Amino acid sequence: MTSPESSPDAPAPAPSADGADEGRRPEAEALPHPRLSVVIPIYNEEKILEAAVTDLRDQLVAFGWPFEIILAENGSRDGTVALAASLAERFPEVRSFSLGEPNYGKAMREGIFRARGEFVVCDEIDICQMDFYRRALDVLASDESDLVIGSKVLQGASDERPMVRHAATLLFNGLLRVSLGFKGTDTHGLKAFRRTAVLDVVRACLVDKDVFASEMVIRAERGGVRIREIPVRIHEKRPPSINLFKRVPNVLKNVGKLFVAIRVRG
Ligand SMILES: Nc1nc2c(ncn2[C@@H]2O[C@H](COP(=O)(O)OP(=O)(O)O)[C@@H](O)[C@H]2O)c(=O)[nH]1
Ligand SMILES: [Mg+2]
Repeated sequence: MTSPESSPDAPAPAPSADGADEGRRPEAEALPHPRLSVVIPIYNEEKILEAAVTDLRDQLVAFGWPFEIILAENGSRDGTVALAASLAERFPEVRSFSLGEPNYGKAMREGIFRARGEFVVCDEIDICQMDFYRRALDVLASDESDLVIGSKVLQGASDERPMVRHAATLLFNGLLRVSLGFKGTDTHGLKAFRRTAVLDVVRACLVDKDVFASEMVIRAERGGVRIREIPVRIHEKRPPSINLFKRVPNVLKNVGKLFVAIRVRG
């Protein structure tokens, strides 16, 4: 889980004791508080990181809101850490940190705690599509809901991933519905939220790795956060780094932990 040094309300925490590298420069302090924070967990992404970040940054500049992009890395064995740090050097809006072992949920959680914007978008480096940002931020800014989930399953969605991965999404969400009473259609992938409305939910999450995103959505649902699902088009820039079938045992183990965390510990 996130280091105890994490301070969810502090705008710019000090590097944490487990080796997190804030990638923060003095001039970044002088920037206006962003209205939008984009949190992107990254792991072994040296091939697409630079192009994805520069392209996303250009699109966010054109969008017009003050923003920051937080690259939440852990466990990479390629050049991702150095590349993320150099992007943080090059662009004042980009920050990066590293937290040791590979762990998607831990990186995402810490990234959310470090976010300073009124709104947060949780993205993935192989997706980064502004169409979701525009539609989700429109819903949030008009105060229609506090958490927007990009669903790959909802009517109108277009999931361009291989069929077997779409089927796995359907199965996984079916499992969450049966075991945990989940009412929505998707928990993984793109999300946007009003930061202050969801921070307590993120603090309460107990399970990390792949299942963190599901715990966050299910806890938000159970906690009465106003949620809206919108259909998304998912076109990945590359196949996932870890084979779907290799992920299954860990995901099942973590769903078990999630069941205990939500049904037993509450
Ligand atoms: N920090 C961190 N990011 C990860 C980890 N595993 C995957 N990611 C990132 O999570 C996002 C989605 O990963 P991907 O491999 O495309 O899996 P998918 O969600 O099944 O499509 C990408 O931005 C990855 O770089 C991890 O262990 N740690
Ligand atoms: Mg992917």
